[in-house]
Amino acid sequence: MVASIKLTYFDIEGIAESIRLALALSGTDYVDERISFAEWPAIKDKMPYRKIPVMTINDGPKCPQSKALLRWVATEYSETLYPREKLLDIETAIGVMDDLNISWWPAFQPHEDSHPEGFLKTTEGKNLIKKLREKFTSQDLPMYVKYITDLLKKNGGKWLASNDEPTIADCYAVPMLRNFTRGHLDYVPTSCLDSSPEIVDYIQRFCALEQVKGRYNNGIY
Ligand SMILES: N[C@@H](CCC(=O)N[C@@H](CS)C(=O)NCC(=O)O)C(=O)O
Repeated sequence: MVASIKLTYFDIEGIAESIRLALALSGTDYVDERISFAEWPAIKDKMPYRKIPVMTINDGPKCPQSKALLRWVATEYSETLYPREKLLDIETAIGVMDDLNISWWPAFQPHEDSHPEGFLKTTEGKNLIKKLREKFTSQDLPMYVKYITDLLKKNGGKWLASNDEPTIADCYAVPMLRNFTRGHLDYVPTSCLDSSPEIVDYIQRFCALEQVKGRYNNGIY
């Protein structure tokens, strides 16, 4: 029997989008509960580990941790999103995306603790963000663009960890890649993935899947 599922997160793509995509691709009905940032302080203490996303299954306890939820949805509701025989390839691709995220994060949000309070809003702070993001887009991102392109080529240009059906590696990677092309990040040009026609084609094909089509109205892909 299909469980009743509620996914709770902010009204952004963020780290819940991969789970929403896995639910969409597996054709699983769920309640997509989106809370505002204003509502968050009042409910934070009611959430396990005081974080979201959380998933409620059949009105049971709130289940935390986005990647646990992603793998659970795929295992429970799909034959193709997380098949055992592709586990190593899928987890390798997810690991590469995690590495990309780790390398992006200090440029996205430089560590405020090592500077005086409010530093990032000063001219000096803004210049630091500019420098870090320019370094990221000119040095780190191109390296990951190559890694991701190579993973796609290994699978006949199709998906990150499969040459037939998309997997959770794609649910995980596409929102992260699209994030760089949506134009909302200062000093990250929307064209930053254009050097890889394979990646551009990949994102476009994923977003054109029947269950994903029409979902996004921002970004260049
Ligand atoms: N490892 C956790 C991280 C969860 C997390 O950091 N959630 C953030 C939103 S992306 C959050 O709840 N932020 C609000 C806060 O910490 O007050 C996961 O993957 O689910």
